Amino acid sequence: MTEQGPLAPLTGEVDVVIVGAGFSGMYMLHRLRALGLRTIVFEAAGDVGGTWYWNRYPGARCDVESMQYSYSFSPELQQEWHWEEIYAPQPEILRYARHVAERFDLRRDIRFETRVEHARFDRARCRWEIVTDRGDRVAARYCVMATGCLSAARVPDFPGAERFRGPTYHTGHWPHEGVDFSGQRVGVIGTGSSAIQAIPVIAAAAARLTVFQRTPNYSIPAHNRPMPPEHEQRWKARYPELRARAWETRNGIVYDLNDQSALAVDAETRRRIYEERWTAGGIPFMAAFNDLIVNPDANETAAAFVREKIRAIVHDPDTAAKLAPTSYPIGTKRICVDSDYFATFNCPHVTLVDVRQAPIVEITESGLRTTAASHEFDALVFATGFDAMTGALNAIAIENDAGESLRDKWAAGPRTYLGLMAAGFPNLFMITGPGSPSVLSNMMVSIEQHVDWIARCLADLGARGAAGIEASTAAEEAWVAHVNEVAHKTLYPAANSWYMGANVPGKPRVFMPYIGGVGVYREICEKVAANGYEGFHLLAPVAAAAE
Ligand code: FAD
Ligand code: N01
Repeated sequence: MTEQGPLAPLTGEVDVVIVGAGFSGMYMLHRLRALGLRTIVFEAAGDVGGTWYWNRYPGARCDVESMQYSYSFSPELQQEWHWEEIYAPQPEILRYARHVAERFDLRRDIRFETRVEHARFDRARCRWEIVTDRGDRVAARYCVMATGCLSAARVPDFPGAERFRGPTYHTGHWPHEGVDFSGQRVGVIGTGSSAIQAIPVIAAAAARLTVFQRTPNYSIPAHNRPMPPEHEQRWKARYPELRARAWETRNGIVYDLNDQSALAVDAETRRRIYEERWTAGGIPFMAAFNDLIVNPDANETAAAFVREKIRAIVHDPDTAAKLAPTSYPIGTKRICVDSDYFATFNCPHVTLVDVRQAPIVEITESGLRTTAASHEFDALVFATGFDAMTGALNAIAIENDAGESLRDKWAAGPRTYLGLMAAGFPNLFMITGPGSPSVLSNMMVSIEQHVDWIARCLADLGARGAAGIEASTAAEEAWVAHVNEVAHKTLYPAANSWYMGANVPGKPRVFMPYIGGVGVYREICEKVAANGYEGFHLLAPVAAAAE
């Protein structure tokens, strides 16, 4: 490969191009190097970290405990790294990503501030040609999309958006220098996980905060705290066993699932169990019973409990009623985990505006106008989410040799085999792609599982002398049908969630991740590999594909 200086465009050939240097791309690079494959990573950001590089909004932190939201591939790393808090804040997770980059000397193969715009497969040569916005043009036998499921930030198309005179921010593209809201009148649009984390922190600084809510969210208190030394020691002493246990669970997180129906116990017992889970905090609330995401009546008992908590926390009954979700089952939009979110609405300078009742009409020079009133502020925060799962992939012009683009193939919703590959696009892998457990899981577990599978696959292909691998259309069709079938056995499709593409006008309504469970899915992937990559075709080493 020809490297002509730090900013000179890169040309030539490598074995693998990876797009993205978040946790997926970083670990993929590490594994491919160990296989002796020449690998280059292109990353749009200025450094590693992905999500944790971009999402620097106040209050940003993980909602899977840090002892679990971390790499498991290096026993030394997981023993030596010390997490300061139960749920690490964004700066600490970014520090961790940077530490990993240094520890494994990753940066020397990553081209930062470089966005991949085009990827085209040349079947005759069996090569992907990757083109970036900096003029790089690199051929690679394999291309791995580690572009992230929640990396395409989205600002809704409000009329007049350019007219607002003050600064605007999106939570997913937060300024690196931070934002001082002291004394300001701030508007926040959105009440998803990002907003729920940011609102209490912004409220603490701002003179006035107006929150524009379209759909209320169920949120469970985090009860975050400094890492208790005994908790850390317990995990570190049993890491191999506990990590292996996480691989077998439904969502890649080790916690106690109460394997009982919510309807099998009396009301008093049920209430006690919910209280215990509320006091413990976080995502494990949803494991209070085993049928909360499949049985509407069971689900309603949990939903009613959370609504009751909201009414108990929020003093003004009208605000409490607006904050209490009623239009979808609990857990079918990503459950939120908060620190003092609902209590923030007791502050006299914080106002909740229901934009379902009175929608936003336009952004104005000094704020925004709904069908009911005008609101003025000095700064406006879009906590409006992402074009999830497909957004970053569809932003790249990915084309096969027949001139078909992935975007066109996915016009009616993403279609993949195992969330790893799409038929018609040989040698192109996705990490945590649509059709895999992905965003329904502890992503670190799903990322490591995909990276390990891809690394083994490339090693196997090398050993067999194959030029590559391609998902068969039949296997893809069967997998898409299975993903849908399993989703429709649950309550998930009942919500207008980003899992369903419902947050982006015009996006097809398809449940994108695989809800069969991390453990079940891992077993399927293992079996596929053990059976000679069942459902895939191995590409013969055609003469033209030889170097
Ligand atoms: P990302 O971290 O999104 O990295 C993808 C990278 O690809 C980005 O850096 C992006 O710049 C780059 N990229 C994309 N397109 C291109 C292109 N065309 N050219 C070049 N570069 C490109 N998951 C959990 O399991 N637990 C949590 O607690 C949790 N908290 C989260 C909090 C927030 C605020 C958000 C937004 C997500 C959270 N997630 C959480 C999900 C999170 O995205 C994953 O956990 C994980 O960080 C994803 O890593 P990744 O490398 O796959 O993708
Ligand atoms: O985005 P979201 P997010 N007019 O899509 C509203 C992960 N994450 O960035 O619900 C008015 O959830 C929209 O309203 P509605 C996690 O997986 C994790 O908050 O569509 N409002 C919603 O309220 C999460 O799920 C953490 O009706 C509009 C909000 O904007 C995912 O990232 C923290 C609107 C968007 O919420 C995304 O979370 C942060 C419009 N036109 C993120 N358009 C952790 O805690 C959108 N909205 C670990």
